[in-house]
Amino acid sequence: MKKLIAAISGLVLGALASTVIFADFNGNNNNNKNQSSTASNAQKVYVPFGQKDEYYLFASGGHSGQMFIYGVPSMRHIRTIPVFSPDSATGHGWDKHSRELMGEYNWGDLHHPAFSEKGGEYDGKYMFATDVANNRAAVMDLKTFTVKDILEVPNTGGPHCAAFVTENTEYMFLPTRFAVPFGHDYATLDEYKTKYKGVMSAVTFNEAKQKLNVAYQVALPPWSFDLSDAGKKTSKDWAVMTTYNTELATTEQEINASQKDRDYIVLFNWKELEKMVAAGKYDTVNGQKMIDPAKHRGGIYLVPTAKSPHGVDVTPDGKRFIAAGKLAPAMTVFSFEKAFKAIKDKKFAGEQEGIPILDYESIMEREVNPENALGPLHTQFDDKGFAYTTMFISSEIVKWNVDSGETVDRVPVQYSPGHAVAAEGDTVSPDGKYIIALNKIAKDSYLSVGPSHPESMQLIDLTGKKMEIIQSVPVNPEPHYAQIIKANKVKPIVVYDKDTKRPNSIWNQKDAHISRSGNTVEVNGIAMRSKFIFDAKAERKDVISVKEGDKVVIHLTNIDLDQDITHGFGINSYNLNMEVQPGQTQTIEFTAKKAGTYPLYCTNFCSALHQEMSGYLLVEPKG
Ligand code: CUK
Ligand code: CUA
Repeated sequence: MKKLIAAISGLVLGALASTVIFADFNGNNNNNKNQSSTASNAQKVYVPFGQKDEYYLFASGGHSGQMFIYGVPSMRHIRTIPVFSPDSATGHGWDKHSRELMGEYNWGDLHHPAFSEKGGEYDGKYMFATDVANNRAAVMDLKTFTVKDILEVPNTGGPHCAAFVTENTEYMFLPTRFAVPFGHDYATLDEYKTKYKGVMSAVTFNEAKQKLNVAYQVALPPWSFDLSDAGKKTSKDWAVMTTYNTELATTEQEINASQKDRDYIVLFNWKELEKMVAAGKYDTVNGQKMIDPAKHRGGIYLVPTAKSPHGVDVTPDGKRFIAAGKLAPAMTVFSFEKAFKAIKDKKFAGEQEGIPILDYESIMEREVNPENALGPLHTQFDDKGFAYTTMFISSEIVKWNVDSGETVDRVPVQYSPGHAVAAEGDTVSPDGKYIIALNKIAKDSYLSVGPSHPESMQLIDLTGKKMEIIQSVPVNPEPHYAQIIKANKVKPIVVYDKDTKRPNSIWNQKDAHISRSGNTVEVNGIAMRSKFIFDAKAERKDVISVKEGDKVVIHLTNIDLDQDITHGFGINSYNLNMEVQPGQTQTIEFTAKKAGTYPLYCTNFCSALHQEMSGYLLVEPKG
């Protein structure tokens, strides 16, 4: 068995390192004119004008730092929510609020999106996501599809395996991908074992304040944490996360982090950790409550699993967690119940860095090893007890029975799926209607746009006897996971409320005014069809006059309370733009560094006289 795993690992490593292979199990793997070309499939994804899709798909935009919203089953791209990266179409990163949220960063690597949950069901209120590049978490409000808060989490180096929320959105956990010394302090790699830490952060969302917050952190060994999932139902107080590089490799991880036959799944009870924090069992590190698991025992356990596991997924009933092998060609099914019993009986197989290790054989239910299926990464579920695992290397999705491990069906996808996402997939009651393969490689799927291709998403109908691909669309870049929610759960607003108490809002044309205090010029203006009013009393109401070097603060309220009448505000040659949605007040701040004459204009087409919606910024030269 060991030898077989080693041999296959070698093969897998080879395949990962060189060109990806596309095995041909069903005879049509490499045939791009696949199932989605038939007329009956076209009907399944056709949503006539005037009708709406049944689901929203929120797809991670990877290193674009954005989130892409699609409709399912049409797979039409509807909207992009800029999260961690600036977006000139909406002014995200230019207006004051988003500028402050983004801080010093202007890119992000958005991996795993997660909906807020109530009782293990998506409640349609918020979407969370994390940024691997700059250690941040974000929350989006689904009433407006805009970002409400971004939190930079200290002491971590890339929270890759977040965000997965607990059953009632108590927490999301952000374990680090790259071990770093606390506070990113300087330490040579010779000090890796002693100075570097693999910190896991428990992050909460305060809905009333619309703020994210780090509740506590745990100083785990300097391993890499890959994926995580929150427990459900009987396991709802628990969470699991996969590790690799328990070898503590400090260079050439590709080889050095794949030496051992086993890495771990970290199993932790967040209720226990909460109690530890309440009992003061923590150190304060850079302002954070840091639990040292070697000092404060309990609540954290290690489950040995096949080397370098990638995904770990909790079944909808919360009874099992399933690890995907990545470098071993198997999915391993573990029993929460057995793990809980072993913990209760203190039946441990040893410990590492002071953390008890559970005995593999006693909590493992089975290793599932579909014939010739290579590179299992992530598992999703339906409502009938079946699991769907993506196979990165053999480019397919394998459907299997969670109870028996038996393979039920397989469908080739084009190509190399990372994650897949099922309709209502992370809830306690997946719909079982659709699954979408999130493919890393599109190759020849679409019209060529040069050497760099988009990634692709393929919609698979699960309602028939066989899985059937019914649509394929590009996504760019890269769908590291997604979420599918029933459309009727999401209740977006049409316009912002007319809130006359909102700071800096102006609702009556005659109230628009410009004031000066020292070197600061503040504008309280209005955007409406089809003009700007900055100063009601001025001869030219749509002109802002300032002096070179002034700080300029412009508040604009869009008083058009009509659906889809959104205005933009761009200043020629000043590198500034923002959107002001119906009923919204937006603020933009800048220093008038350049003297001269600068047209300003509405950047969102808003009426037949949109082109006339313009004015001037006049910056009088110094002296
Ligand atoms: S990861 Cu597993 S294939 Cu979730 Cu960032 Cu991309
Ligand atoms: Cu307002 Cu165009």
